[in-house]
Amino acid sequence: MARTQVSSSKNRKKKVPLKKAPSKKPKTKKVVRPSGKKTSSGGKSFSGLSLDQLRNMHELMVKSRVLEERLIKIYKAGGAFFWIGAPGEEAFGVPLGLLVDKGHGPKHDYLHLHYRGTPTLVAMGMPMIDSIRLIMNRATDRCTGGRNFSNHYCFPEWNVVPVSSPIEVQYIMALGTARVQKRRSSKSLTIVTGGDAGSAEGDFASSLIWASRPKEELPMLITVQNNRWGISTSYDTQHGEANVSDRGKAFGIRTCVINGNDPVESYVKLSEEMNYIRKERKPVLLEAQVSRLYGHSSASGANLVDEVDSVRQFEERLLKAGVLKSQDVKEMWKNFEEEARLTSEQVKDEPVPSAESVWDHYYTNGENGDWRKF
Ligand SMILES: Cc1ncc(C[n+]2csc(CCOP(=O)(O)OP(=O)(O)O)c2C)c(N)n1
Ligand SMILES: [Mg+2]
Repeated sequence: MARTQVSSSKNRKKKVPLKKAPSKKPKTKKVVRPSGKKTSSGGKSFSGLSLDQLRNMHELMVKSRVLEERLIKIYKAGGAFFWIGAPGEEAFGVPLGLLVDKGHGPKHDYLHLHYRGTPTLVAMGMPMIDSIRLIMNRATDRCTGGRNFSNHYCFPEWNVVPVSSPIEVQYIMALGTARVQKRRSSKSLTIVTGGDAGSAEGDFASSLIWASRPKEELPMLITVQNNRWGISTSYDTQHGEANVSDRGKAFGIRTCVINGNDPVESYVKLSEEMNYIRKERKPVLLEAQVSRLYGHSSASGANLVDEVDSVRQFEERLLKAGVLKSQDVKEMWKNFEEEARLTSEQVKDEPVPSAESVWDHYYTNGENGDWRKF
């Protein structure tokens, strides 16, 4: 199976050409068995991922969790009007971010994320301060100038298009970038993410139809992060289909269901599916089963709920296997917590947007008003 290698250095994926796992005699690459023994390639538990990859994923998952928990604290202390985010989706979002071909323009991947994209962006290298400025509505917020709420990111330089509050519209908008990529690139793809409940909307069905037209198939990774809730409506009361991803089968779309609480499975499967899309220029509908660890949003209280905690679960696995040392892990949490706390203190003193700036970046008469100039 082909894989992308990840460097352990600061939140960055190193683009090493994909290597095949050795079929006979393994070379010196270290992988780890649960016993804690370091062995050559072939260890099953971590699917051949290197020590650096495992540690890097864990570090990014912790960073993302600490950041989200800080956002919740900011909201609860009255420092923000609203919180929504992604604690519980780190084991899916981080591997996704690591596998993105990051850059600007159709030769790189596009991301049409929903409001649970923090882990993906942390893995792509987003600093904590960007997220904190956004939730605190500061003029310094480079995504929206302090005009939108948490997790509504926008990073044009990384092809991260603005997150929309009306859910599911991203599945339609993503067709546009995928279509351009079909024409202009031989390897880049469009990623579109969303939730299970939102898949009931027509935009989702339209996306599947347009992504799969014969001979016009689009290079899209269409994901559904299934946490089995749409605010307070249970999945079990709404879905006749066993899996949301089954709906892709009617359109001849390749489908996949993964345990999105397992970062190793997520990484390996995402890597396989993304390689397929890059090569075949056809869509994949991938469903990741994930936890919703702090409920829907601040609207439902933002309190910890009793579901699988993928960060702690992965951490325990790595500790048990000897990949991590407990002292280092404690330090890591502490350092990220300190970073998040100090950053929120800094942002607190930054200005809020001025009243006049409400007219900035409007479509009509603004710099975005003429699509021919894009
Ligand atoms: C078009 C539209 N309809 C309804 C809403 C209100 N709303 C916000 S989030 C949400 C639930 C979405 O659930 P799901 O798609 O499963 O995503 P999750 O929040 O569980 O990740 C709803 C109904 C909205 N924002 N936009
Ligand atoms: Mg849901």
